[in-house]
Amino acid sequence: MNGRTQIFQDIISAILRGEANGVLKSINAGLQMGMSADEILEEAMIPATIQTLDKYQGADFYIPDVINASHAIEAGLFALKPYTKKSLQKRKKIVIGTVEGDIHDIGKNLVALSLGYAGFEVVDLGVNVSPAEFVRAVEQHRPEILAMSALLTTTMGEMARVIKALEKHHLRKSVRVLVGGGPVTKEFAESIGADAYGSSAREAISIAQSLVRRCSDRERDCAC
Ligand code: B12
Repeated sequence: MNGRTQIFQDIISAILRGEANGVLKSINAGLQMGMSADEILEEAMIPATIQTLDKYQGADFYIPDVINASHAIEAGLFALKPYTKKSLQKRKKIVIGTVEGDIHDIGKNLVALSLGYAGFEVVDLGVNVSPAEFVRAVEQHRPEILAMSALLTTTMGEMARVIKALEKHHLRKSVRVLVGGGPVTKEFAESIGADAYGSSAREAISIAQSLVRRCSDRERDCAC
């Protein structure tokens, strides 16, 4: 293993062990070796976030371990912040919210947090968000992705209303729509004309990354 790979690995291991000091030590060593903050984010911080989400999925874990791992991630992101000015300006934006009539937000918050850790700029509209509010947020923030959560069979249909409202305001082509939440399925997502469905916070990261890549490929008239 060469020096660079060793540093990436050390950062990932320290995050998984929940050791913020170890993360900071390895990040400093990497920066001193001439690594860029973007490289450290891409090769270590994002893979570590995904591995952390995998590790703590299900019910069989000790909550302080999750808290330590998330503190270690936050410490790393904070340490890299002064060096990521350029890339922060280019950060891809995601607007997220729970649809109208629905106040479930635990899963949506996890998704928002994970996307933030993975380097996206997340604008969280909260819960009980009406189609008009989603439309306003897309107009105002010009995100690459609009993400919606619904936990009730009675509110998942709101996602279709939001997509219709985007079409009505000629905004549908400017944004990728990602949906998720308990009763939502891939088939439902397709039936309402969403671009993608994600079943978990971990999946949300890889799907958002691939939507943004597709966006950059200019497959659509995106605001990226
Ligand atoms: C906690 C909870 C509540 C809390 C919500 C607190 C809060 N701040 O969120 C309270 C008590 C307020 C509540 C109220 C109600 N609830 Co409730 N609630 C739940 C419960 C127990 C857990 C939901 C949860 O947080 N899960 C944990 C998170 C982490 O999982 P998640 O939300 O699924 O999110 C994950 C994925 O789905 C995905 N995901 C979620 N959103 C998104 C978005 C995107 C873009 C992507 C990619 C992925 C993604 O990633 C997340 C993380 O991995 C569920 C039962 C259950 N076991 O699911 C019932 C449940 C959802 N509730 C239910 C009901 C019926 C209600 C009420 C109508 C009850 C009532 N009669 O008043 C009200 C509705 C209130 C309203 N208008 O919204 C039903 C829904 C049935 C249905 N299919 O329609 C459930 C399934 C319970 C049941 N078995 O009957 N509830």
